[in-house]
This record gives sequence, C-alpha cells and structure tokens, in this order.
Amino acid sequence: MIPTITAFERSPDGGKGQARDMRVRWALEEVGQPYDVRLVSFSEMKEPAHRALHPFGQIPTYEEGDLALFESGAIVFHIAERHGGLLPDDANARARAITWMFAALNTVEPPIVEREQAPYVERNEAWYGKERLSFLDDRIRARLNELSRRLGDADWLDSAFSAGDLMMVMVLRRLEGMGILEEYPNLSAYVARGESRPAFKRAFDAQLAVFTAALNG
Ligand SMILES: N[C@@H](CCC(=O)N[C@@H](CS)C(=O)NCC(=O)O)C(=O)O
Repeated sequence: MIPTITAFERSPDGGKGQARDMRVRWALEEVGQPYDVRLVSFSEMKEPAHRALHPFGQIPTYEEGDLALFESGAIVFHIAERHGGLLPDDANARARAITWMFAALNTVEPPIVEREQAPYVERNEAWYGKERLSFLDDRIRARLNELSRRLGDADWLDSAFSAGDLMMVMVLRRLEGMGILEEYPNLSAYVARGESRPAFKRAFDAQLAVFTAALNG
C-alpha cells in the first residue's frame, strides 16, 4: 500500500528543504518506498478534516490504509521499523539509533526552534533584542559543543548511517544561514555527508518541485 503524506502547498522556506515533510520524504527514499503527497494550504491545515489527522493542525501527516500518524519523529520511526535500511538489526545498536532520534528531537532541536521563532514571537516583548538573541545562540552552541565532541571524526553518530543520523542532520540543517553550524567543522561535514546521500537529494528535489510549481502556477 502506497502511503500518503501531507506537505505545504506553499512552503514558507522557499523550497530549502526545511519543512518537516522533508524528514519523512528522506526516510521513504532511503528505504525505497514510493509515496503520494497531498498538499495542504495553511487554512486547510486548521480545518477539522486535517485536524482529524493532526490534532495540532500541522504537517507532516502519514496515512497508510487504516493507519494515520502525525509527528515527523513518530512517522520516521514507523517507516524505519517497517522497512530495512534505517535501523540496525542488532538490538542494542537499534536502541542506540532510536536514542539518537530522540536526542535530535528532544535535546538538539528545541533551542534551535526557540532561536528561529524568537524574531516572530518575541519581537514586541521588552526583553527582545541583541542580548536575548545572543543568549539563545549560546544555548544552541552549548548543545553543538557536546554533539561535536561526541561525533569527533566519525562519519555517523553510531557507526552505520541510521534514522538517528537522518533526524540529527535534518535538525542541524535548520541552522542554515545562521552562521553557527560553521563554527563546528565536523558537524558541517556531517550535515554535508547526509545531504550528499542520493535519497536525501531525491527527497529534496521532490520538495523543491512543489515550491517551483507553486511559483510558476
Ligand atoms: N513536532 C512536529 C512539528 C510539526 C511542525 O512544526 N510543522 C510545521 C511545518 S515544518 C507546520 O505545520 N507549521 C504550520 C503551523 O504550525 O501552523 C513534527 O516534528 O512533526
């Protein structure tokens, strides 16, 4: 059964592969699972029909027969469990790869998202300004220092590429254009390594094609 995912009809990032359907697309491409995409507008995402799939009115969602999922982490985990190629067979290595997925989403992503959103959600607050932004930048650096130390000169977080790396690379890509990732050559190289995977490129091109079509349409 071909799963259907949802994605932005008009991606606010201009097709740079930041919208979180990119994580799901990449996972599906890694395991060689074809998929359909249903594009949704911002207003459709908040309608009851979409909220039945995603209680928070967001993308991505994933439908496969009777199963409907939301949360990019849960969706990628589901794909990784149902197909070979994203989680190791060895039980302990598998548990560690899953740990890295959680680390990406629970430990590394939150300070990045807080920094990303500050200019939109905090700009009218009295505390907002250079100091606040540099405080948020330093919170990101604290995590990147630790991650960089752990990765060292390895290619991937726990020997072979896994769903943990997929998620971590996607989270680190959110730093694009902020100038912070570049302070960590091994993390920059790690992200570039992820981006050079053929499955990443196919997913990126598919997401970009939606943006280009919307631009020309
Ligand atoms: N934790 C969720 C976050 C989902 C999320 O923030 N989706 C964004 C797009 S990347 C969205 O739909 N934003 C529009 C909105 O929240 O109205 C996940 O990982 O799937």
